[in-house]
Amino acid sequence: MPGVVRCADRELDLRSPVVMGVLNVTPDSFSDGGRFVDVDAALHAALQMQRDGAAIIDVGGESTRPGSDPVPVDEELRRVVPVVRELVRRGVLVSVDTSKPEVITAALEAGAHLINDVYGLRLPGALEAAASGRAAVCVMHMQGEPRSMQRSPSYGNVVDDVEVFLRGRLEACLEVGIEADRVLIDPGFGFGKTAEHNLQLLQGLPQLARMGPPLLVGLSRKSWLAALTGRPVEERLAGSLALALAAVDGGARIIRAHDVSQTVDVLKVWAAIGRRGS
Ligand code: PT1
Repeated sequence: MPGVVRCADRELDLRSPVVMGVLNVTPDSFSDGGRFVDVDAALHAALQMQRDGAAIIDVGGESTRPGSDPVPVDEELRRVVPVVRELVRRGVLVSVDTSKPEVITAALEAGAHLINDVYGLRLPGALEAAASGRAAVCVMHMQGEPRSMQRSPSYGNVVDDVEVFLRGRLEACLEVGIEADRVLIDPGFGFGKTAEHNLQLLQGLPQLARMGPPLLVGLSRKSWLAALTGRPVEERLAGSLALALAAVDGGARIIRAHDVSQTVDVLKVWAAIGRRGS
């Protein structure tokens, strides 16, 4: 059925735009008081996002914000797998934000429904790991790597360049047997992009939406909003909501967001007044 993504034994209905809730399972988000992640606190936050209307919860154990360093694979596994297993057990639709083949494999074994990879399944073995299960995948565009990607991003035409990249990743998915109805695409706002590149991508979303796979976007609280509003990260909700609506208007179907209840409300109002995406 068009407008529905196959996610292992479940389906994600995208006939109306939905919200993906962000669950960062890192010690700075859910600390047990020391160096470890408090699994109960993370589960509690995830279940609250589900009650707030998130269609899917994106569990990530490694920050990919500009300037961040990779996390060792055993540490990422320790953070992510227990939370994924428990959320799946409770019937939550679960996405795992990872790039490492070992974590992809473990996430699939733990029952994850979507693999969300900011590297677009480019690390050696990642594509094959994702293809070994029946979960959906989200392939995202990034120029460079989180540590250094904001130093000097450069493109010919950013929308065309991102489209070419995403077409290549879609092709790679199809070649290893990940069917078209299990693939999502994401232009990767803030990943090796200046404010001007982000603006061009937002304006170019209809072009990317015409590629076929549903479009996922993450704009929530990103530093582009500092350029637009001058606000620190804890004061970017209004700006994030404005960008979410603009993205849905441009054809995005999944909005990755920290502030789930507010984002769900703006999408509901948008749908009720019969605007694009409803
Ligand atoms: C995203 C995304 C993601 N973003 C997908 N997954 C992050 N599919 C993590 C900043 O400029 O957009 N799509 N997983 C978070 N990454 C960033 C990037 C956070 C940039 C902050 C910034 O502040």
